[in-house]
Amino acid sequence: MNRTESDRLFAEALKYIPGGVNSPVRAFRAVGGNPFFVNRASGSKVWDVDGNELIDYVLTWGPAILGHAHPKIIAAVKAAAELGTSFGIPNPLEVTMAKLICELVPSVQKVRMTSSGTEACMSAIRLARGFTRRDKIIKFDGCYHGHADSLLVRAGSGALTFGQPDSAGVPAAFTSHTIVMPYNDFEAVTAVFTANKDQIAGIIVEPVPGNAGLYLPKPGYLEFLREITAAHGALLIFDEVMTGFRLARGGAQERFHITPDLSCFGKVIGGGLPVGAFGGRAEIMDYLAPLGPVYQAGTLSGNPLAMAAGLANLQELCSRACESAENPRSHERGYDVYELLEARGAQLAAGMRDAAKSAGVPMQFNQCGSMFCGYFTDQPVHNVAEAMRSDREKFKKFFHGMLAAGVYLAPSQFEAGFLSTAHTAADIEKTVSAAAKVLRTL
Ligand code: KE4
Repeated sequence: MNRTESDRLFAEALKYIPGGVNSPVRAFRAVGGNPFFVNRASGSKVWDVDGNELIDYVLTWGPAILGHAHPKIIAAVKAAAELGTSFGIPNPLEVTMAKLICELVPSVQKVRMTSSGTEACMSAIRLARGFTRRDKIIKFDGCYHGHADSLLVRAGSGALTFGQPDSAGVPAAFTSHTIVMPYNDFEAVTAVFTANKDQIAGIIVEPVPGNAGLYLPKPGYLEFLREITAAHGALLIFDEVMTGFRLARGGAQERFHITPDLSCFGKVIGGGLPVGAFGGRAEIMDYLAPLGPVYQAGTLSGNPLAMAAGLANLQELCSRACESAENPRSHERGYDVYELLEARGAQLAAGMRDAAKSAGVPMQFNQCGSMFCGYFTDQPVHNVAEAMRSDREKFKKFFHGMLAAGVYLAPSQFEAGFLSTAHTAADIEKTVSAAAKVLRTL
């Protein structure tokens, strides 16, 4: 595949941007080679600057759940931009967004917008500490909650990809109240609550961790976290930046029937524009300035363009009739977007498992709704330690083989893949057919 212009741009970028990228995971360091540059995307496809078309399973790391450049999102952003790009003064779209999030996520009685998932998670933790007057926070090995200092401890995503779960520049004192636990381990969490009686402000958890690839909560695990936090006066914080409004209209908490005390959001609620949010019980949220003693702020929080794009995304996800010509029940009005996403996820998972089996390549293909990850290992993956057993050399070869075949997967074993309502059955058939060929070369 011709990458001449991408390589020229990357050489130029390296002169002015650290590593040539504005976020490390884009740098292809985990898979080798140079990243490509994209200047156009539509539906399930992106086109690089050399004109190569790719089926995109990264979807800007989750926001493009309706596919890229959805007409309703583009129109909403254009209309909002005509009226001004930022006010720093309350605008009506902030109220509409807050109301919609509260309607879609029953555990959220009040919500505060931010401009990134990092800010949302960082703020939720500060709020939990302020509300409980306790300092310690539990996070899980391999889970990523953005790059706030106190959370860059055995984090996932890019931090894990580069084998630097702990970042330079973070003083030990800043992480001394962060307790890291293995995910899906019941005993370890019980023991740490016993050992830190009345000191734990809360647990922050990705309900379905998507930053060490993708693995699922063991049966009863999320219920266990809900019970043990309630029993100890600690808060349960669901980081739904990735899973929110994707694994169900009300997020993973709807899918798994759990009511957290606080939730963090991002990605989908911005429709591709910079956004984050955190919300929960009113009695907790009212501890936030200007009402309460926990300070939190942001110049562009509730930005009208991000609100317009996010609202267009969410309102389409709320529409009962999925307009995709490909959906298997398009003749039935009222067809649910989420049923389509489930169907696409299941189709991809079945196809990839069959392809790996036919090629005789050990692969664990984990999938939950429209999120997935294939690990090159013959053992199941339920946590980051087991994810680390995957054969990364095989992953590298698979990644590049699929890229050459016109399929863009996340450029790291420790990232989740995403599907959108724009991915057609034909896209998935092409992807599985390419995988069957590439797997046989591993
Ligand atoms: P942002 O600050 O990147 O908007 O959100 C941080 C964040 C928080 N919580 C979860 C569960 C997340 O997945 C993320 C960000 N996800 C990564 C992808 N694994 C963003 C990609 C990147 O860092 O470039």
